[in-house]
Amino acid sequence: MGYRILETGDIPAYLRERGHWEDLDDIAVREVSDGNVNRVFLASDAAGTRSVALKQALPWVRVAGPSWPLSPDRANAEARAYEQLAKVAPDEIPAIHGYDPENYALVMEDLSDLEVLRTVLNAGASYGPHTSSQIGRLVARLAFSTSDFGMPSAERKALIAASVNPELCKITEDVVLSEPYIEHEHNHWHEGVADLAAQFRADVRLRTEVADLRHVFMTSAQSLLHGDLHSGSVMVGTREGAPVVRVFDPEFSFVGPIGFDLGLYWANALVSEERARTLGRLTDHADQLRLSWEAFESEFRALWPTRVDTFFDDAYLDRFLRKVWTESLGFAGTEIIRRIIGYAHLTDLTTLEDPVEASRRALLIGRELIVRRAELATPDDVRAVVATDR
Ligand code: SR1
Ligand code: MG
Repeated sequence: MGYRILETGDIPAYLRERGHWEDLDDIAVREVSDGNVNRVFLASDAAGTRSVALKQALPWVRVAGPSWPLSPDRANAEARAYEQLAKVAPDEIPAIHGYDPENYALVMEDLSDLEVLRTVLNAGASYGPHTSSQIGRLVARLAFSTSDFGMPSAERKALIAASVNPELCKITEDVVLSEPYIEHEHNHWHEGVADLAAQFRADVRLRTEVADLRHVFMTSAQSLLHGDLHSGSVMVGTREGAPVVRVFDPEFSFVGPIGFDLGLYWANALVSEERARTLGRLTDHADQLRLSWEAFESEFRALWPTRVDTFFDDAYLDRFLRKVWTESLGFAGTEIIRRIIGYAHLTDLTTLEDPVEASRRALLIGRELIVRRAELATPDDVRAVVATDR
């Protein structure tokens, strides 16, 4: 039949055709699209005992419409990423019920009993003791298992080839790793940071450092990434009294630098901290970079003895982790900056009555993380950057 764009009214019959639903008299569907790029629908029965989510990639960026075409192939990248994640972190992703490559549609577990991490943080909740360590551990497991340490060389070359995701990588190369530093129609900002946006465009040192990170992003095939691990890609909540973390939306996945996943997570924690500071809220946000890094590092070290290539010795592990740390800081800086003066902004800041002070502080922290990343050796060093009066 070929690719067709599914509307709310098409979903019941589609789910039945695909074997995900039987009773068409007992299904209600609503669209809950929230991210920038795709459409998401939830289908449930009247008793509330059954539900599934359906995500479809459109041939354009959802929030921009047909004026920004984008191949729906990204759904293939997402399905592949879930396959890898299911091997190493099955309890931290949604259960996948099926993927339909013809319609670029994934049918998966309905996570609507959980909440998007960004939403709960914006409302004033804390991260809690588990979220960041689970994220750090998940990143370590995905990173190790798809690296040359965890995967035999030929299998890895096949993974690299299968996981190329050129259009989505190009979005990141553009909207994260270049546009905020040049004049571009995508860029916009609050007038209260216009001077900093201009300074950043004229900042030769910053531009060279961002160019370096951009080149790392383009060329460093360390491991399969989630590719867009911000706080809108994480759901949290409790089930049967236990804390639950689910990572979703890995459509930007490709084999790239591990620090890109950690950096995005850190950037969003740091921006959230600036929001909390503006609102005078006491939070645990300051701990999240350290907690996620420590969990990442200890899991990666725990997996190291299982490596498939023992030419890489323990001294090399130390060097490798240092590189990941440093690159993570740089990518965190770029993520912070693009979220304030680039294309896609964060509700953490945009919903503040006066976002200027938080935005200015975050921009300056972002710049510091980029240009001083090589000298910031520990989470405490980063804390000192964040704590500096600006
Ligand atoms: C055009 S897409 C802009 C952003 O939305 C996605 O969630 C990614 O973060 C991307 O950079
Ligand atoms: Mg997304």
